[in-house]
Amino acid sequence: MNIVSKITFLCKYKYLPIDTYINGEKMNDIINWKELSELERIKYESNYLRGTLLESLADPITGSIAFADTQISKFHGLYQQFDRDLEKERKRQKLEPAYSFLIRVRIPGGVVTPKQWLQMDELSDQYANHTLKLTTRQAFQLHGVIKSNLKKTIQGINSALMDTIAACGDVNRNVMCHPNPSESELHAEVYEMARRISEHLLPSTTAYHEIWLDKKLIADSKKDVEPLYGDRYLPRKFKITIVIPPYNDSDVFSQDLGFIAIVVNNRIVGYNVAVGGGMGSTFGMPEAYPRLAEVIGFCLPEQVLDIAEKIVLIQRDNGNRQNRKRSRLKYTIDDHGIDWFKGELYKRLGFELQEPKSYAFTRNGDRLGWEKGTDSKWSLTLFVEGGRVADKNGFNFKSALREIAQNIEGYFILTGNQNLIIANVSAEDKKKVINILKSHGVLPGEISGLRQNSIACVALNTCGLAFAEAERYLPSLITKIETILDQHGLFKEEIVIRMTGCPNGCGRPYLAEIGFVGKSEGHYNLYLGGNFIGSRLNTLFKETLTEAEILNELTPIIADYASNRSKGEKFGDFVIRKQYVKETLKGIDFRH
Ligand code: SRM
Ligand code: SF4
Repeated sequence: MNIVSKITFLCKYKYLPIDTYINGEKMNDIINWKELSELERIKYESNYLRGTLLESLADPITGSIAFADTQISKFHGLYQQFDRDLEKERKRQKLEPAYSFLIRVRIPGGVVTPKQWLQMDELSDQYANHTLKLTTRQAFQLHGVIKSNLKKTIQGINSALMDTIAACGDVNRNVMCHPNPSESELHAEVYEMARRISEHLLPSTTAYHEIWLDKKLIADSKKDVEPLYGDRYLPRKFKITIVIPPYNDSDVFSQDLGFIAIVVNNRIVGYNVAVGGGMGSTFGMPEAYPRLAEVIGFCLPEQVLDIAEKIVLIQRDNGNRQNRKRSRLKYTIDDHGIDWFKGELYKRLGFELQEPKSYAFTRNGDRLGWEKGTDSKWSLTLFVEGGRVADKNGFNFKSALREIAQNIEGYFILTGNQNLIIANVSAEDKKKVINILKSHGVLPGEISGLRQNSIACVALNTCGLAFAEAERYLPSLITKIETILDQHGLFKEEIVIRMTGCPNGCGRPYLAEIGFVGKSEGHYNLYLGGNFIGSRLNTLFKETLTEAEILNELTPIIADYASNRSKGEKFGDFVIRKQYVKETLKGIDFRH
């Protein structure tokens, strides 16, 4: 056996870091870097995520950091951005772009104490753009933090016992789970599991602590090892969620790895395991497509960590490191086949998964309003448009939540749909919560079934990849579609609508009953036919539409739906039955 096949063999079947020495030769030294994406070398040369971040941060000449550091900083939870609204003017004035950073906080399961909430609230005012962004992965983002404030902000986050490690980068990201504590014991169990998975899959480098928290430098940082990830980390990001049927509230089929809780007599007896989901895709590149995760078997709760770890390892060793457009687990599975994947998993685990258990979803999205938990505590799920917590035009949501955090016992849970749950509220405090919301102009009043099932990604003005608006535009488009729905008595009909500013899919638009993906300023592709339970990809209906064209296209379909739907038929199912679009059966067949 030559050395390359020996390494492949060893890496395939054992828990080996990629930087293992074999026959005295470091595995990385025999890698043909020319074949790999540039990011592979950047990761390898970063010395376990240190790069030249310290030098970049100290450089007073520019508000930016060195290119390689922009890649490495992601693993620390940071993205360098610039204000795209100011781009032209800054260019005209021959100024560098208005650089700032996005900071993403890792919050497994989205659970936040009042103290943590208040800290984020304060940091957003002190160092960011006075808003908090609740993301589609149950995390916080701060936008607009300038380089000189990065360290203070990250230290502030850590002082409230949160961190930003592995919130981004080629590692396992924030682990999501069912957010609703109405299913109190079940929620507590999956939350604990999400936390454990997240901890188990964290990188172990001490670079984060050195750079941001001023912990002592390790004398010989070569000793810093990543037993799980190796020195080039994963080929690409990796995402996990846990759901509890009948609620698919974090879109389990969109994740690299999903656990579907199987509940018997109000007890989780185990999980169905789903693999290979992902939303990212690219215009004009049919080989980069959204894909649904597929259920491969059932496992016991005590097997979850091992399974998550071994799947990460399969991806580490077999994911595509040449082409980042094809490097997610979904492509590893499609390229090798699901039987190969299962075989590989079973070899590494030393046992096989059981046959999947039956389960059924009734919805994705969140259930808004008050619900009483099985522990008799109350929780209030609030719709947060675009996930943006701000004080705006007399709607002082941010101030209201600050007052709630200061005065009500309980905690907060960020949902995977950019919404917020005020949890663990006593019956006596319910009224107090409502009064605080009302006094700040926030009335959890009636909103349309369409709006309450809406998601918009950030897009402009911060996202460097956006072709078009999403968060700043979808609310007004919904108002116009609501008028049509209202004319047909459908104001309350729950329909999942999602918009993103580019095909990367951060708002999971390909699972929406009505999906929009930005093509260029003011122009969107319209996708129809996802279903209400988030288990079917939608299909391109019309390309590059303006707002007027969108409304023109949707008006007759909504009228048809109002008159001709069968009892209980959801919009996404109707458009397929009436052949407005054909069902997309496989990700590989998805087209933009
Ligand atoms: Fe995302 C990149 C925002 C959830 C797929 N995503 C980005 C960046 C960082 C742009 C960049 O690389 O420069 C965006 C920052 C915008 C900004 O200004 O804030 C961004 N993604 C977001 C958030 C904030 C959207 C939101 O409005 O909530 C979500 C943060 C989640 C978190 O807390 O970790 C967010 N991104 C998602 C999701 C949904 C999910 O994870 O359930 C997806 C689709 C699922 C998936 O990964 O397949 C998603 N984001 C992407 C991709 C495409 C990945 C791919 O496989 O091709 C990119 C681009 C990339 O990685 O190259 C991206
Ligand atoms: Fe940016 Fe595209 Fe993600 Fe929207 S979908 S946040 S535009 S990368």
